[in-house]
Amino acid sequence: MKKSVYSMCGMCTVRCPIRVESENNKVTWIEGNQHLIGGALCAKGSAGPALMEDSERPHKPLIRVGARGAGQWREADWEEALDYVADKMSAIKDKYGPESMVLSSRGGPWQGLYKAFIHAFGSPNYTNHDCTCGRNTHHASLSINGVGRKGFAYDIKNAKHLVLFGRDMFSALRLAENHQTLDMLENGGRLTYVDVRQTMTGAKATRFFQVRPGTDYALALGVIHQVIKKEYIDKDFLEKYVTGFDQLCEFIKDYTPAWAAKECDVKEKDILAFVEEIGEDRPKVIFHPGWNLARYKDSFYASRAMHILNVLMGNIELKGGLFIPKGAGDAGKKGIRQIDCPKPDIKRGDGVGWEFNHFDKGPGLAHLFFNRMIAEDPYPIKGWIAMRHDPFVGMPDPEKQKQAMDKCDLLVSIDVNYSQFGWYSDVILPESTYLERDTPICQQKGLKPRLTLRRKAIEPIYGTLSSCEIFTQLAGRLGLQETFPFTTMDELWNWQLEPTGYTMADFDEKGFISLSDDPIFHDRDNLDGQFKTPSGKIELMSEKLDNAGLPSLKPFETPEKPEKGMFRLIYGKTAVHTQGHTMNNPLLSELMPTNSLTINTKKAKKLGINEGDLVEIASADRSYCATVAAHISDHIHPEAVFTVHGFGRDIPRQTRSFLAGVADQKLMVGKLDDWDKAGGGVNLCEVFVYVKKSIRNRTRRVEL
Ligand SMILES: Nc1nc2c(c(=O)[nH]1)N[C@H]1C(S)=C(S)[C@@H](COP(=O)(O)OP(=O)(O)OC[C@H]3O[C@@H](n4cnc5c(=O)[nH]c(N)nc54)[C@H](O)[C@@H]3O)O[C@H]1N2
Ligand SMILES: Nc1nc2c(c(=O)[nH]1)N[C@H]1C(S)=C(S)[C@@H](COP(=O)(O)OP(=O)(O)OC[C@H]3O[C@@H](n4cnc5c(=O)[nH]c(N)nc54)[C@H](O)[C@@H]3O)O[C@H]1N2
Ligand code: SF4
Ligand SMILES: [Mo]
Repeated sequence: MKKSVYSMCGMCTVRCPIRVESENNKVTWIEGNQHLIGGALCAKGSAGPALMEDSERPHKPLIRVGARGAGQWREADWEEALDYVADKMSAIKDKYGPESMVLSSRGGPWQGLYKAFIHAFGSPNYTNHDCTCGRNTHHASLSINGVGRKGFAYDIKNAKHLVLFGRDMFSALRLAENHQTLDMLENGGRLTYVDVRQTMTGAKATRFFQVRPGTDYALALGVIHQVIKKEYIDKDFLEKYVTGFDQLCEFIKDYTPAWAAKECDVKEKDILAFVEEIGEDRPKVIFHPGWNLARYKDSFYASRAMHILNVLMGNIELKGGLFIPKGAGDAGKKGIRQIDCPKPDIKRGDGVGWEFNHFDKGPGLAHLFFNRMIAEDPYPIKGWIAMRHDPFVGMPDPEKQKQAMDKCDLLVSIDVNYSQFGWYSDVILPESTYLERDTPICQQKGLKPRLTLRRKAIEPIYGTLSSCEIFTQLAGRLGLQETFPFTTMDELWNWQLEPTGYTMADFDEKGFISLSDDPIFHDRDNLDGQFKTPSGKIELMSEKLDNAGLPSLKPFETPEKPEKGMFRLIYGKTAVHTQGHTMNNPLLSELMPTNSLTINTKKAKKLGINEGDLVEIASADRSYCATVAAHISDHIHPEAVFTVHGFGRDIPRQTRSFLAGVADQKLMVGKLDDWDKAGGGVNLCEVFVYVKKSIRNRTRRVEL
């Protein structure tokens, strides 16, 4: 039987809207939802069916039989596996208290479900991946605007100038944003790109700054100086909505473009020319505050500086600028119901909310658990469920993490693949892929808010369950039915939609329910109340930071230089893989089977390394070393070497990716403890590595 459903891609967290055709429970066609993004999908999105059919993903629940990490498993049916997990959780609760369980997930629109589960169990310890993703940019936005990273969206299509600092969007994709940027360029808009190396995005840019690693903040300060000097600012906006401008003017005096040029290894005249361009293009100039800009010691302040530039442009809540995403209420509609359970009133196990008060308490900071787990402070952590999260790949120094995880009686991985954490865990609960599962309805804010959901294109082809089914069934075993009062998805969907007046049939036509026909902008003359800061205004000087003993305007510190023989390790995404979880995909592993190491031409010459030579890359303590091919480039700063994140996997059942390439997170030894006290993010780019030509390069062939 032929079928067509609207759904959401699940090959990365961008969740592009899709339409999927199937026949006799086999996916035959997949494309972008024509009503929203045209038909196009990225390579990863097109490789979804290959994930689904993959013989090398777990097909049934697995219970460990050998030592942790030894790779000895037995298959179990769902009854046994869920009983096993529920019994262990109950035993942990009885002996150590419910707070001894941690649940980490990948965030996203369904995190409420996972959060509700762990809260209902009695633990406050829900956490997510974000300390190694957008935490610094999130906190930067909160400190200035009173709203988090997602509290602003960008009308790139109608902008005249988009400025990206290390937001390599044509590799680190977000399709709608990519389309908008191409439209902007076609309409004559300008794109300025800043990176330590040339990238897909830099190649499309109208202006490219190749900066010294770790100097974004300096460049932004130099630009702020010149923008204020030339009065390329929106005085009315500043007067009406912004506090702290005078302090900024005082602070910025010495940070001239000439100074910035020296710090950043760029030309002063280029900075001046750039400022003239934004002078012409304002207010439709968007400074993207970064996504994974969470990497250097001062990235929080760099992100703040980009927000400050937006504020100076006065680009908020206007066409071609930043806008506040609108929800159901703004469209005069009632919102949906969401599964929820209040957080138990117990101290978090990572110190957020009692030792550290200036961070968003929501997901806390995952990296802060590990030392505390080892020290059993403030209490023992005895169980960790990783739901669509692979801490051993997404967070640095997996060996140190293992020391903490070894304190646990229960490690559970809920994943569509074997994750590196899953391979070390006690139980793997395989989730159905996104093409085989339904999800709760979610609300997407934006200029035109909408309701959307993921619907299964086909029935699961192996013995897997959706996370919704897994958590509901676990909840049933743990006596938590009250939080999950439904047994079928239809029941849940109807309950969610009840207050809105819509029905499930309203999703049929386009795959989503639009809550507004026209884009909703707030009245720009009356933005009071939109900024959730203590004063209700945009605050360039933050009281919260002040109370935490942190500056709002931090003097720039020149980044460390690598020692002789060492390089700063820089990493990033590639357009054909997602994080660390598509490396074994049957199609994507063909497109890019391994990573390499990009080295500056002059540096390579000194080390006797030619294009394609094998090089050895070792962590600063030499505890991890890998051999990969070198890629030589004139377009990378000489202090840095670059590799694509996600490779270097060592799961024998994943034969396509087994031992392919280098694992950047394993080179980051000790980095769980190197984090930004103001932004909360882990300083993933404050990492130095040894690089030399490998002795494994063949010079001649001798076989006896
Ligand atoms: N194809 C694909 N797309 C994705 C993802 C994916 O895994 N694959 N992941 C998604 C997710 S979760 C995220 S968070 C986003 C991340 O989106 P981005 O933040 O855009 O992506 P990254 O690749 O992490 O960015 C790393 C870039 O920063 C540069 N860089 C390093 N040091 C400096 C510096 O000092 N200054 C400047 N200006 N640049 C520097 C690196 O060279 C690299 O180009 O991508 C999303 N999109
Ligand atoms: N060294 C280094 N560290 C990084 C980064 C880097 O570039 N370099 N990038 C950082 C960034 S931006 C991020 S966002 C994090 C990402 O870190 P994570 O959130 O851990 O990364 P993912 O690989 O997206 O997802 C984790 C797991 O989810 C599984 N998964 C995928 N789809 C599904 C599904 O539908 N259901 C279930 N249950 N599981 C699924 C994958 O198989 C994978 O094992 O890593 C961060 N850490
Ligand atoms: S960017 Fe690609 S992989 Fe990510 S959701 Fe969109 S189509 Fe899927
Ligand atoms: Mo991310």
